[in-house]
Amino acid sequence: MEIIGEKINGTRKRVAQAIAEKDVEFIQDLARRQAEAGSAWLDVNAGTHPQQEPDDLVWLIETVQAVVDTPLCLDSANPQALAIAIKAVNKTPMINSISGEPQRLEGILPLVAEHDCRVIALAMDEKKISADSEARVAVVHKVMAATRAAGIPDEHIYVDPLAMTLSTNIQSGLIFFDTLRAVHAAYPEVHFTVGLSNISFGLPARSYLNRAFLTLALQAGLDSAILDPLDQELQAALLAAELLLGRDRHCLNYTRAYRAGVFNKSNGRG
Ligand code: THG
Repeated sequence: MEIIGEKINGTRKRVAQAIAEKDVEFIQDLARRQAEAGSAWLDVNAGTHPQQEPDDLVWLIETVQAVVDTPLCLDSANPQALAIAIKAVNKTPMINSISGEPQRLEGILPLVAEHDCRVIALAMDEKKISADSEARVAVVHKVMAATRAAGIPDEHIYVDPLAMTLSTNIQSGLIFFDTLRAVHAAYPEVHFTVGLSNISFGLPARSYLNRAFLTLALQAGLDSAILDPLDQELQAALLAAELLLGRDRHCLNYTRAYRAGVFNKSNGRG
């Protein structure tokens, strides 16, 4: 399972402040800690000021790349910002994201094809995020037709079935799993990802929901996630679930993590 480290996100207050103040140390600390915690990718999101987004994103990219060589996941819906950002990366990035929205497909797919990037495809279009898994799958069919037409291999697509908070729809988990399973059946080569913590927004004791959701989603076929890699309890749940699903040969990752102390905070008996 590929972890996409979520913490360098300008919609978070502290990161927005660091971007505004050009606080290199703060951003580099997040980059280093997330890389050390096993992130395969680091998400970089410059936040919500459309005018400043390209400049801020390039600053984030350069700041992060000065201390880690983990490839970046460029988190923006803005084709112009992405086109500029893509020129600043050292390693082929992941693009986060496209959707069924024609403007986004037209603006972003040529970049993905030209640079041979991975790309996250959200199961939504310009209208809305449907509360119906069949409608979400229909959007994915539309997006896959466009990515194939652009010559992008299926294995470069990371479908995000979209986790919506359980606090407004208790079916949110089921809609997610149904969408994932149907897309997996139709496109066996595509990968999956999710903004994990969305599932628990507005609820208490979120970490339990996030951990259970990750475990169930792994069983359904999730193979990457945008999450907080510094959350040791979540890492422990991930290691246990992967071992149980036969994805940890010789129990190596699990036993290594034990020796590295990952489980120390998870329960007092180690
Ligand atoms: N799908 C895709 N990309 C995404 C999302 C998604 N990118 C953004 C987001 N959703 C995932 N990233 C984050 C980053 C940080 C936080 C949550 C999701 C986070 N949230 C704190 C919380 O939830 O309590 C509050 C913010 C804060 O700390 O200030 O940290 O779904 N493709």
